[in-house]
Amino acid sequence: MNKKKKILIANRGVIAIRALRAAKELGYEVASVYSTADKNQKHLRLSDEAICIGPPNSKDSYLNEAAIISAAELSNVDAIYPGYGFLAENAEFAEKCTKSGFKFIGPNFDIIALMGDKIRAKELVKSLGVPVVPGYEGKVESKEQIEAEVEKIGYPVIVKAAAGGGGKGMRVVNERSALWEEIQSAQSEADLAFGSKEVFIEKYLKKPRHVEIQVFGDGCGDAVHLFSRDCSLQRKYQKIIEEAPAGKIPEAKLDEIQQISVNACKQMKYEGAGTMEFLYENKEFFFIEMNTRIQVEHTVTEMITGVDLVQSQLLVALEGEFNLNQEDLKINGCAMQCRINAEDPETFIPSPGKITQVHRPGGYHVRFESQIYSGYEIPPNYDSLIAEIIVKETNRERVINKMRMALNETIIDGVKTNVDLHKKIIEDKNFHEYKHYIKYLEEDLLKHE
Ligand code: MV4
Repeated sequence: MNKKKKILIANRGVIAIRALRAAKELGYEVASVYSTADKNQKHLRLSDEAICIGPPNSKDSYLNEAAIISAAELSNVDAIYPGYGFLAENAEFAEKCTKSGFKFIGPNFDIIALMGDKIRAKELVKSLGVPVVPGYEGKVESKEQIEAEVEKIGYPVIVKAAAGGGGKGMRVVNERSALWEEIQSAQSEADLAFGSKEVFIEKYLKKPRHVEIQVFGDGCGDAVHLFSRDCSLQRKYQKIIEEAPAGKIPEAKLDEIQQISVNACKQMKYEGAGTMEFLYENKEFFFIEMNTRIQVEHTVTEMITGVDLVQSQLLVALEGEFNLNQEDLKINGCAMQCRINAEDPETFIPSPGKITQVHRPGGYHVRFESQIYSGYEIPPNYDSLIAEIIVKETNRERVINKMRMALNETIIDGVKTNVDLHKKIIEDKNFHEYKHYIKYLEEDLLKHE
């Protein structure tokens, strides 16, 4: 008998219990790390070992690379599962794991580093046949030189930090008179946030949808795509509702971008789960970035494909087993996820505290991903995501009806949540008609006069 393999879960919250379940189902042993604010996390009780790695502040615990590597050594694990957020897309950490003898569950650190540089990422995927947003990726040399470059693109443009992502260091510029100042301001913000002043410029798309393609590779040149998701419903770069597949896109266009995405992954010998993110406007796709991690919204893809993506991540990383092939992957139905945040419904300020009572929604094809239980105390130190409600049905209208039922069944007492916001969105006519886009909540549904 082989010794059971063991993984370290280097995360918390919704993804930690998600990963714990997948690992235990596959027969792996699990060690988990936690901060002193997280002693009451449910996944710790289900882990074989739980190791405290530091104080509440993320910087001293979940972002403390040395503490996590020490925990891996102490618990003698084979591999480290980073989840999303925290160190999941930190190339240096992935390299440290590898050099310390632990398998980092994700792609190679050099691919993580490359995709972390939005200019290099764009250049690479472009060379592999992926359509990108037209723009200027060269050096910013002088006011006159950059004004001439932007004239070729045409206003409005968006200035982005090469080391950015998630919106930091971005500036929309509507006219030449504002360009130079905005570039300088983006550069200093990028320098402060990422330690790099490097920026690039793109044509600004005004009302795009956010459509992404889930990919998965074996690290040796084989890869599959697991269709599309629409994640346009967001606020301040935080997604709120995600669905799969992306709707209201001509089938041939969607097939084409899925093919292009999977071909790019094959050529870069991508390993594990990844997402190619696109903006979609006027029936055209434009690549913006690639995420080299599992994403919060992976669940909707699981619902329509029947694939457990976290199990697939573990199998490819620990066994070298690629359990997916394109011919077997079929879309079955339509899925939607509502992210439940503990936050004030008016101000969106996080609402930590003790959950006095929880009733989970149930029923056929209703999934509730969460750590929470009656008596659980949400610490104030982390992200406000506390649960996900995921439902599947045969078509989008039925999905919305099922989601309405699931939201009505959900009771989370003791803290404020965004459940009522979700109830409002799923009754919205524009949402039903797929007329929403990335700024829809801010510019329309939630706009206060
Ligand atoms: C854009 C854009 C419009 N035009 N690029 C925001 C975060 C970063 N990942 C890319 N982002 C955007 N890039 C061009 N050329 C609009 C956004 C954007 C956005 C993108 C995806 C999801 C939500 C968003 C919210 C605001 C702006």
